[in-house]
Amino acid sequence: MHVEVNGTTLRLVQGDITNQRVDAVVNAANSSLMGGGGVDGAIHRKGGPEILEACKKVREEMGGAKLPTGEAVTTTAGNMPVEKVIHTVGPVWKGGDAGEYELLANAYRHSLEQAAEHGLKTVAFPSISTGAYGFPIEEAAEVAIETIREFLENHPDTFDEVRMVLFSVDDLQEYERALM
Ligand code: AR6
Repeated sequence: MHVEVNGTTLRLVQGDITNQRVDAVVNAANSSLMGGGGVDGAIHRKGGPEILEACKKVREEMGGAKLPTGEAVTTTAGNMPVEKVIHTVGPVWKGGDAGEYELLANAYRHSLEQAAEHGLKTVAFPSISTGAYGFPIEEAAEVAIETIREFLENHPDTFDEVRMVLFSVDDLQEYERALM
């Protein structure tokens, strides 16, 4: 399923984020940037040690500080067949009253800003925060679609395609509902 937003295709697909032919994939990382499970594990496995090396360098450049929730940074994609990996940190779900919605929107927005700054024309996102971080999928889908749509409306001619890559059919259906 896809829609056009101000000249950019916003597409929803079921699949594996590491198999996408795009310019950049977004990683649902954690603040340490040192890898983990889920999407993070899959991207580091496929991209190889170069990505971790680049992440260590980013941490050094930040004086050792962790990447705050909702922020995003860009590194090499190592052996992955894409140009860049954009690492962002989604919020851990704590019931909904701890700023989770705004933090999740920030993660999408800052990832898109990174892609735009690096001139990356096609970007694939996983469903940030809805795995290990426990964000309810229905609410997360609404935040993701609304935030991407608004960004595209405000940034014409920036991207060719923004793609949400959902791991399961159920997740895809939640995002389709949010897009309709
Ligand atoms: N391709 C696409 N989607 C995937 C893939 C894949 N290869 N693998 C999992 N998903 P998660 P989070 C889906 O846990 O909730 C890590 O340990 C998954 O089904 O990857 O933001 C990090 O280091 C779910 O719908 O990310 C952090 O510590 C969605 O991707 C923490 O997990 C996100 O699940 C981040 O948790």
